[in-house]
Amino acid sequence: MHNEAFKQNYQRENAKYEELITKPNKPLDLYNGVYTRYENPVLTKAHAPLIWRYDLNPVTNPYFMERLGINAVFNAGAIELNGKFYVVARVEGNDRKSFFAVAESPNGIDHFRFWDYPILLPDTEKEETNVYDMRLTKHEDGYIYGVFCSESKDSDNPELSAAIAQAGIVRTKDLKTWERLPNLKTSSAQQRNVVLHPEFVNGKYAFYTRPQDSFIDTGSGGGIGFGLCDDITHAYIEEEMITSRRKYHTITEVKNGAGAVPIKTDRGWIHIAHGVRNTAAGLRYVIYVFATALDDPTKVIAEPSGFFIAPHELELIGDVGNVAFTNGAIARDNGEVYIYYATADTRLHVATTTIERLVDYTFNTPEDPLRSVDCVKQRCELIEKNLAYLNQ
Ligand code: M1P
Repeated sequence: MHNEAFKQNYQRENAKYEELITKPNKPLDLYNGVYTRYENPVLTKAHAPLIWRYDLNPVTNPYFMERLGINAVFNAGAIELNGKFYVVARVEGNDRKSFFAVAESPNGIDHFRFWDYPILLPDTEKEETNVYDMRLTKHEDGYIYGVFCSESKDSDNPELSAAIAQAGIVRTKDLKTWERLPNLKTSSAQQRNVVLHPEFVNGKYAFYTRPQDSFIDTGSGGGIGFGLCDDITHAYIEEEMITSRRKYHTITEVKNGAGAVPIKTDRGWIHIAHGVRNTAAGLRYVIYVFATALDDPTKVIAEPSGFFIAPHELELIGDVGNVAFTNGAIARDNGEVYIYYATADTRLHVATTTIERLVDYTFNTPEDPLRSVDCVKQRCELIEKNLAYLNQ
């Protein structure tokens, strides 16, 4: 490097980058007994390596300009492999196109570092314009599957923004080599937030789906669906049933969608999903939890009232405000649970808890009684019990 200013700029930016990556993350003082949130996001656009963004040759980039900027790093699938934490994040360039990239951390709460290269998916879907929100499923067939949204222009609709969302499928054994399989086919016009269940159900691959009539609105799609398929290499769901319905005047009124791959516990499968409601300021996305039966993952057996995680303070602000969204969690053999959630379609955070706490939350939090008067009764019962206990 012969240009002194170039050298100084590079060294300064590189030092900032290294400081960010190696910065310890501390728990936030925000007690709820359910999970711990952390001071810093685990991934942001500033975590994108300099080699992704700058041309580091002073001859071709004498002003040390960012050539290919990164706009956001958010919704990430997550997996633990050989004791290390990996996320496959949605990285969005300044050009609005998203892609996937692996970041790894030794402890799941900080030191997340992207691998040198993002994932270059096999280019088999020629109409596909954009990809995002990969769910990583360690399937009992031995593969790690990535199921994501594959978005294309709706060529039958003259409106410029008309798009079609489908579920793309890839598989890998090491997060390095990815085999692309044909997109999932269902009878629904569009699909988003599709998640592969980690076990065979009745000897078949099982998907959580989210049928929708159009790109944004779910329309007649009543909620989170479920369907079985015989052959994952030509995935086709003939019959899709709705398992977790949207409900009037709740956090899921406008939409809901499966999030992290369900976590198996001795009480049932725990699903960490998202719900959407409308407000005068636009849509509000929050994360909620429900459980399905171990012997029947379509049967909802518990659903705590209200949201599990909502965007908090600065988390509310970003490209798409008022959004908390998850598509990845890691449940370790020692009982620790790491929930990766993104806020405002801008950055990625972690919340930590344990299987024990998650089970307690899921099965002992009262359900939403759906009417104000019943909510007041529910709260009065709690108050009465507490006063009796405190005064005994
Ligand atoms: O912008 C909020 C989220 O919107 C979509 O979720 P849904 O399909 O439920 O509306 C997704 O595109 C997601 O990536 C995004 O975070």
